[in-house]
Amino acid sequence: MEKNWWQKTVVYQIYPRSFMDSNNDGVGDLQGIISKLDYLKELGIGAIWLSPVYQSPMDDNGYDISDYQAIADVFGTMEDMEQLLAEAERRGIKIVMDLVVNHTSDEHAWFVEARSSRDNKYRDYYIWRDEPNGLKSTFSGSAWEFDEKTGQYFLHIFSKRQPDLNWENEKVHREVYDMMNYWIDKGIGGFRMDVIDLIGKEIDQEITGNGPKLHEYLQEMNRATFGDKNLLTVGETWGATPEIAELYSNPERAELSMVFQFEHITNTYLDEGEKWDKKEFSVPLLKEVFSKWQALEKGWNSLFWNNHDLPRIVSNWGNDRKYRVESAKAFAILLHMMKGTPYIYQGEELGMTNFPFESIEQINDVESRNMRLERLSQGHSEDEIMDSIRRVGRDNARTPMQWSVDENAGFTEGNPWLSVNPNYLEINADRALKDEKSVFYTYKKLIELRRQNDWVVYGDFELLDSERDVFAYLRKYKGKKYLVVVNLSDEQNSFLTGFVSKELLIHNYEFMPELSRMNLLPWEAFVCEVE
Ligand code: TEU
Repeated sequence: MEKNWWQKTVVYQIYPRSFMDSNNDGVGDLQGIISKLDYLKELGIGAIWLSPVYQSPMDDNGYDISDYQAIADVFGTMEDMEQLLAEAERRGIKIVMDLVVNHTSDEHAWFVEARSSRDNKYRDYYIWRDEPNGLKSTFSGSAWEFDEKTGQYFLHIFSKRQPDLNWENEKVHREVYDMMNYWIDKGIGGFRMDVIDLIGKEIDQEITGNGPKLHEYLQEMNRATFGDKNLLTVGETWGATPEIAELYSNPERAELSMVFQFEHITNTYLDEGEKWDKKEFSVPLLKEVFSKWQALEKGWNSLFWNNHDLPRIVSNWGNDRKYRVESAKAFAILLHMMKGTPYIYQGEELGMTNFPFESIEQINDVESRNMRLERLSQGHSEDEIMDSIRRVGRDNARTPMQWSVDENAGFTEGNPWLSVNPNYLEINADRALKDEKSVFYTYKKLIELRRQNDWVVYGDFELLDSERDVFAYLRKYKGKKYLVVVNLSDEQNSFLTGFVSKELLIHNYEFMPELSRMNLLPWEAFVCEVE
């Protein structure tokens, strides 16, 4: 395997609960994934990031792990996992596992022991204090929960069923590294590291992200586990700036391959406000943020619009009614021609949309449910809250994958754990595969372009001047130039260039764009080699 294979590949994220159900219990599973590997091979991806499949009480759908070396019954067995690794490998696809080591489940044996008495030998695996400080949970309320039996508070940055591990304790490091090596020995392709920027926290100073010991720990982890294995490692790092991203991903520092940073998701609104508040998206800010990140020199970034925590891009910033196909393709073209490793979230390649949730009964997500209770107590109305959930709630991304026009979109013959989007008759994989103009084939073509062209992987990025809602850039590589133009708007726009087109590489409308003076149709996007 080439040393930098992870710079050249495209990764597909699977949220196992919602991908494919093989035993009709309403929940997706490992055999379901195996049955769809040929579909993924057809798309052309080189790796799968598998959201957690470990044993878990599923308070946060598997991000609360009770045994890192066992598979949750609903997903299958360790044999199924080994079969998935082997079947994926036969198709040239690597499996990147989710590593959730900022916290465990409250049902993990370590925590069960730790909370049994103050002098239990696992007590120091977690974080205990006599008094809570001001730290807040990402899922609303205080980050401290009182434990009756032992009379102290434990820290949980996420739900109270996700107690934080104590990274000040060396023994925790050893346990985690042994567990990582267990998975590496099974032949996995790498790790996606959940909220890894939190492990260096300084609790008493109320510092959570980017704490002082973070990079020391990651260098130690690298040496103790994957350092010499040529794996893909990507850290989920909400607070990363380009400077911080270099600390994680500059190869000389021997930490991670790359980061998931979120500035293109969070710093692209005109107004301040929390996740749940209505804010106006700005294309000029999007251009600014991407230009800054594309200039990253001593490190590597990832590229994504979607994951299991984010609303669907085509609904969030595109137009999922009038221009669903056009806008889904426009976002795909814009992102996949940039520098970095692209990630596709299941269903994104079909242009799957947000869900028209009507009431809280339809919502499973712990983050949304906790937010509702908090906001109700602050005087917000139920309507306002449901509006936020419809706009940005995490269940939008978690509805079952739409495979066909069969009942429940072909995801299950049972009762799906979360409702299937009613638009599955129109939006489904079967239909997409039969239609050469579908969003699916745009993704397939973009993946192929990356595989075949070094300019996509290595070329320099240069933002071009344009109208407000037009995002245009050049990639330059070995004396050649490639122009990417995307109209991020329901309106027509124009774009003026001095370029002469040599070859049109991809376009989401069906005519030859006239390069000298362009009138762009709504959401029009294309790439061509130019002189
Ligand atoms: O997400 C980290 C995280 O901070 C998210 O909860 C995010 O802030 C939120 O969804 C946006 O409002 C990771 C996982 O991706 C997420 O699914 C887990 O719930 C979380 O960690 C805890 O493990």
